[in-house]
Amino acid sequence: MSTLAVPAAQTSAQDAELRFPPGFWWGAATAAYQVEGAVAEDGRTPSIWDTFAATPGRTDRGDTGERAADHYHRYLDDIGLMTRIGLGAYRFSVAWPRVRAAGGGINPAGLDFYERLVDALLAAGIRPVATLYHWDLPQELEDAGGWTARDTAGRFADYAAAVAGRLGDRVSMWNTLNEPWCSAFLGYGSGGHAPGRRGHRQALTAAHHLLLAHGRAVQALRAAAPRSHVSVALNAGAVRPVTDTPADHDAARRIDGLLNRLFLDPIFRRGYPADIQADTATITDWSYVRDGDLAVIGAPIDALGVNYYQPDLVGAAPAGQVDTGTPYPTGEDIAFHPTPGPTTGMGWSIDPTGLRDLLLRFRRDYGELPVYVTENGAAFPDEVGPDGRVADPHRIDYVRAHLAAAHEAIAAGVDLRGYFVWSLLDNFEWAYGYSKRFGIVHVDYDTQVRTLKDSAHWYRDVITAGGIPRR
Ligand code: IFM
Repeated sequence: MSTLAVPAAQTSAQDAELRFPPGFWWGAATAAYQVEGAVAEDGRTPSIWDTFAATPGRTDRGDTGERAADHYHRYLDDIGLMTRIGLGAYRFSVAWPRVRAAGGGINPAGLDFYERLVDALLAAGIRPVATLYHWDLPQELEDAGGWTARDTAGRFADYAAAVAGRLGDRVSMWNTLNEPWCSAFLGYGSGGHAPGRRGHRQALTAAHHLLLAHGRAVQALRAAAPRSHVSVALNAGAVRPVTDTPADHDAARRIDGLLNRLFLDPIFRRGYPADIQADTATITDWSYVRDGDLAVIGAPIDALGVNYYQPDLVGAAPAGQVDTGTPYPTGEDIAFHPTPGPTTGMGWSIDPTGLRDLLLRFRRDYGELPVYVTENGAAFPDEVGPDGRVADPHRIDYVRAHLAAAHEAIAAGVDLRGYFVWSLLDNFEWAYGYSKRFGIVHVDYDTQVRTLKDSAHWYRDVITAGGIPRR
């Protein structure tokens, strides 16, 4: 990977090499459990991630989100950092276990925190973009069945109504769910994420109930805050066959179906993909999909959020090779291949063409909806140097290349309205704990000292220029 010098001088709009449309939202994202800490304060109840992380062997080094980046206490300082970077939008998630009171009902102190956060963002001229579910299901609801229980979708709508009732007049855009594929297939399928349950039928059931929760939350948001701008953030991917053989093409069709179409089709076409229903008929009869559900799930939304990191290169597994740990229902006979080329600190391939292709594919298959890149970024093993600087040229290269790919999609007609780098802060990377650093701001977890990485300074120049500055 090449290195890149950080431009020292402020740039202006004239200096942009690739200019983005006026009004484009330049943002950064975080999620509650990954940054907030303060897990037992102001009436917050345990979530499935508290339980999962406290279970030996579930996270790297036994890391938990107990303290994380202490954003709950330091949010004002963090908004100060956002101002220094020049962010126009901040995507955060609301922690359901802060807002839901123990035993049910609403905990006003939980809503108070998000109201303080939103008001402080607005005072700083930064748009608040709120995600209602970024994986932190209240443990009490998991104990009642979690996402395999239909009732959880109803409880989610109650929670959405309470949050929208308090903040609906001030939040610029809502994401109902973040990456429901992960919640369903990692949480209930492979068990690599909380709540750590393993079973492909229950994963498909959870996926449907998450989609139903999305639909019911859309209703609740529209009722409580009629002018709400509503979206959902999906970890959709560009799925490519490793060779041109029919078997590898079929593997790509199946993974695309389970990763992308299983979520996009009900939301935008009011139906589940028939091929995926047929593929999974051996493990489920889909009887959890009830009359009327698809109309609820398919109610119009205002935008689509895309979280993109890497493409997937797949093929038929060699005879006799069975992936017993796959999160994909019926995907035991499918192999995932490394994409040739550079990778990030997660081992994920760096291929911005996947983002361009994905954005073009949405437009082709699902229509002219406004789209936001709600997450994109990379982990690298960053350190504060002796001069106090955090040099992260690979992250700058990654973001630059993905912005260029997004720009290509805009030039081809995609209505892309914003980009949120993942992440504002180094944070708790789920099962990887604190071993992976995605932030454009470095966090020293012992002292909680924040240091803007070179990528944060570079991103400030992007924002100032309204596009990618000349090198
Ligand atoms: O950290 C996660 C985030 O919570 C969801 N999207 C992917 C990121 C990187 O793994």
